[in-house]
Amino acid sequence: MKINEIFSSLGLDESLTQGGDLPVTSPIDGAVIANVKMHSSAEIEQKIDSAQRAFKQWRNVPAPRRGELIRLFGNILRDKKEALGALVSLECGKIFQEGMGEVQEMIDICDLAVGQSRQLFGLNIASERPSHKMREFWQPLGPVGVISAFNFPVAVWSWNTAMAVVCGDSVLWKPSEKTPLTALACQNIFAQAMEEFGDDAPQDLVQLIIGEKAAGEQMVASKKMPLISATGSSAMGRIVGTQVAQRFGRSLLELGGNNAIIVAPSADLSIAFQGIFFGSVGTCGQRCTTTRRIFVHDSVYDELVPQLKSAYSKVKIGNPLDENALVGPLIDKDSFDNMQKALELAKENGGEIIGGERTLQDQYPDAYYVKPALVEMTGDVNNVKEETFAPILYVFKYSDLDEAIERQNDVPQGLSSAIFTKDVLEAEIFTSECGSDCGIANVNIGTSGAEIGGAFGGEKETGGGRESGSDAWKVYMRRMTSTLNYSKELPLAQGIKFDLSDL
Ligand code: UN1
Repeated sequence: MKINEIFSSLGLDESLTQGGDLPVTSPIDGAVIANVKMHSSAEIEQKIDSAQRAFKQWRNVPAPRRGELIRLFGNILRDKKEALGALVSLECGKIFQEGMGEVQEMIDICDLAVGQSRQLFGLNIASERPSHKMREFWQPLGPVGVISAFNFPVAVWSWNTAMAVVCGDSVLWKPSEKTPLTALACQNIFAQAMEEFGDDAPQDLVQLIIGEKAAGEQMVASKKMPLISATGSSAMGRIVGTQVAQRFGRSLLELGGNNAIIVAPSADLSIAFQGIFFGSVGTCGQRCTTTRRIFVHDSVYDELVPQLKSAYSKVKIGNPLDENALVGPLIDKDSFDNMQKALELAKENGGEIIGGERTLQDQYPDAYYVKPALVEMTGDVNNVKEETFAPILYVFKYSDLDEAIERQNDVPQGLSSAIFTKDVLEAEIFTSECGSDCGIANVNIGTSGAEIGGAFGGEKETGGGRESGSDAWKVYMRRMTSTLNYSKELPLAQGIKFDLSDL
């Protein structure tokens, strides 16, 4: 698909893509593909107010009817899958297969949310008082602020939006300033679903803010936004989390990862190889779930590591819209510079590096394609604690499982982890209370590419939030405990006597 076909299929006409003050650069070749308009601080304030108004209307619509809107949205996404998948590739540089996968993830969360719209159920709890009922209700929360990152420019927004909308909330979205076009396209698709739905959905139910850091800060600071769901670096999350906590708001943080895979002596090395390879070079190392470290048992090290090194040197790097390429470009020069800094440090620490160099610069002088780097860590360096958002895989040797788990956990982040083993005891230890300390702990699959059905997020500096499946919907709602008395007495809890007979 050509750029103009992609744009027109997604309703990105000149009024949206031309004449604005924010240039959009494609990481494929560094070319400016659009100039979009940023919102002023006054416009953002208006959007926050309309999000509140929309919420007050939307919360009255029955939840299964709210689900109908998401069903329509999911259907349009099915029609637009190729075009939106291609725009994701064009704007953030991931290969087309992964762009399509990202749109599929949006469709999947819509399906889940539609079902969820009929299951927002609470509890009946036994009351200690006679003729009393105690119940728990889940009520819509309010406008939800979503801050998303460039690397999953559409899926993470849709995890939040599909759930928030069925829960009765309105949504205000501040995408990464590196990927506003995919956000505008999603907004168009959502508007189409709203049109098909009918007029019981308020016009400003789901809105978009285009802007830089200050735009996000304005939303984060507003007391009118009871929940801020933010995806990005731990440094960003530390600021957002603190600011939201200061105003007693709720935050859902999905931040940095430093994900590891343990390869045990009994591992099926063929699938371990595939899991490590997709996890480490896929998305050019720019997923929060990217495999950044592997701990390989010394009995299988000499078989697995040479195989990985050979694949690293052969992997096809290129234009992400070319179907032969498995690795596209890094997002920008800053990202490339950070990768080089991390590799220099690894070298100083005795790491033996293959790959890591810039490539294809003759063809794409303004883009940053790199050879994925594999770094064998020797000597006394037994860990790497920083997340570098680039394809660098640090390889360590281990001999004792408990020690490998300890080293895996001994980092500030706690998002995803995996073990490859056929030993049932090892698998159970890894997923036990003394195993992995991450939000995701897989057995015989890699660290990246989670399905939407599970709760997604992690511990420690990953921020502690959970979004997507399982009971993550509860974060978008307000919990209410209600005790009802159907007797003619007023007994007090805890048997307290409060005698009013003399009054
Ligand atoms: C992210 O990188 O922010 O598990 C999200 C995965 C994807 C989501 C990644 N389903 O790799």
